[in-house]
Amino acid sequence: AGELTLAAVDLGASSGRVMVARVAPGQLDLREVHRFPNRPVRAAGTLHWDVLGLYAGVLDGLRAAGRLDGVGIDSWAVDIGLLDADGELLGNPVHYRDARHATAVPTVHAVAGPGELYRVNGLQHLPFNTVFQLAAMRRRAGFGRARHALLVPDLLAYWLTGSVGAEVTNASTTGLLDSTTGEWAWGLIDRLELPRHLFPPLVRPGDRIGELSPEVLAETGLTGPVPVTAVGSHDTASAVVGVPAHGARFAYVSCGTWSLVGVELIRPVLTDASRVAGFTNELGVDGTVRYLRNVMGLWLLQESLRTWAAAGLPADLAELLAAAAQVPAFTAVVDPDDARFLPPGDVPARIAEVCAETGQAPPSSQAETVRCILDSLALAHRRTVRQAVRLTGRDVDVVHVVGGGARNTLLCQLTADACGLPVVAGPVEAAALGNVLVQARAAGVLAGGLPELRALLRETQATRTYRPTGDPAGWDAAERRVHGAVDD
Ligand code: LFR
Repeated sequence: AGELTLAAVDLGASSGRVMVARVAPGQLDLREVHRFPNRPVRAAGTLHWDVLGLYAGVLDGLRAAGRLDGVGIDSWAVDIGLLDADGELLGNPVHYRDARHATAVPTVHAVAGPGELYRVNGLQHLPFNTVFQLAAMRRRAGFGRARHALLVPDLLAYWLTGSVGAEVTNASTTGLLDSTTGEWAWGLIDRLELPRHLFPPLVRPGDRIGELSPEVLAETGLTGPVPVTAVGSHDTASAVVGVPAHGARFAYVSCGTWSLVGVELIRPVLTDASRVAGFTNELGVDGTVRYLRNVMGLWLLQESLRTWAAAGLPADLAELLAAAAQVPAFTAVVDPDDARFLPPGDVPARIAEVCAETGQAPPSSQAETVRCILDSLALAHRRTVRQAVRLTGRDVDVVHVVGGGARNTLLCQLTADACGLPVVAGPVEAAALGNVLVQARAAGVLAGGLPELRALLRETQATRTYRPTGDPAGWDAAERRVHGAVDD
C-alpha cells in the first residue's frame, strides 16, 4: 500500500482540531486544516457542551481537507450524549465540570463502595466519572426515553456514519467497564439499575466503524468511500500511542488542560494502595493499561488567564511565562488537585485562599501566581511519577511530556528538575499522531505494535530534551509544605 491521507479529529476542552496526515512507511507529516473554539455553555444552571457546534466544526474541517482516505476521532473522556430510540439527541451533553455529577456519588457508593468499584473498574475516584453522571441523570424526567448513551467521539462517529458503538479505551473511563476483562461490567450496571440497552457493543482501536454517510459526503464535498476507523478515541489513549518512547522504562505526562501522569502496563494494578493513591487503570491501545493519575494540569493557568482577561488585566501567556521565569522558585506551592480548583471560576483567588490555609504568603503578582502554578504542577508531576514507580515496580529513566504543555519550556525544565530525570518534550500533537498511526496500521500501510509505531514518531517528529538541574533538596522542602512529608 502507498501513501494515505488521513484526518484526525481531536477535540480538547478548549478547542477542536481537524488535522490531516500523510502516512507511509518512514513518513508521517501532520498539518492542521481547521481549528475551532470549544466554548462550554451554562444554561438554566447547568454547564453544557455545545456538541452540535463541535460537529459543525468537524464538518468544516473535513470539507477543508479536500480528499481523504480515512477519519478517526478522539476527544476528552467521560461525557455522554443520550439518544432516543429514533436516534435523536436528548439534550446537550453535560460538562464534566458541572456540579451535578458529584451529587450522585453517595447514591452509587450505597450500592458499590469505593473499594468494590475499584476492584471492578480500576478507576481513580473522580466525581464526574460517567457512572456518577448516569446515576444523577437517572433521577431526571426524560431518562426513560434514552436508548443509547454515547461518549462524545462515539456520538460524532454516529452522526458521520450511522453506526452506534462504544470504543473501548474511552468506555474504560466510564466506571462501568471491567478493567480486567475489558467488557462492560454488567453486574454493576444491573445493580445500579441502569438499563443494559444504554451500553452499545464495544469496538476496539483499529476496528472499522463505518463510512461517511452520503449526507456527510454531500455536506463536505468529499468523494467516498471514506472509512471511519476506531482509534484510541479517548484523547489520552491516543496521546500515549503518540509518546515517542523507546522501550518500556518511561513515564509520560500528557499535558494539556489536565496533566495525565503515569506509565504503560500490560495488566491493571488494583491494590488498595493504588486506589488510595488515586491511580487509574484506563485501557490503552493494543490491550495496554494506562496506569496514571489525573493531575489538575494547565487548567489552572488557562482559568487564571480567563479571570485576568475578564478583569482587564494583562493576559498574554508568553509575557506572563517570561515574568514567571524571573520569580524565585517555591515562593508558594499548592496541591493542584484540591477539589476547589475543579469548577470554572477565579483560580487566582482560590490559590491565595489555599496558600493562606497552608501558612504561606499568597502570590502578590500575576507573575508569582503563574510561578506558583508551574512549581506546583512540576511538584505534582514528580510526586505522581514517584508513586507510579513505587506502586507498579516499573523503573523509569525518562519522562516524556506530550501535548500542548510540551511547548511550555519553563514547565518542562521544572518537571525535569523536580523529577531528577531527563524530560523529552514533544510532540505537541501526540493525540492526533496516535490517532492517525492507529488508522494507518488498520489500513495496512504501517505494521507492528506500539514499539514500531513509536519508532516512526522518533524518526519523523522533533522533540527537545531537558536535563535536570538545580538542587533536589528544594523540591523535597516544597513537597513537605504541600503534603507534610516526602513520599519516596
Ligand atoms: C484529557 C481528558 C482526561 C480525562 C478528562 C476528562 O483531555 O480526556 O484524560 O480525565 O479529559 O474527560
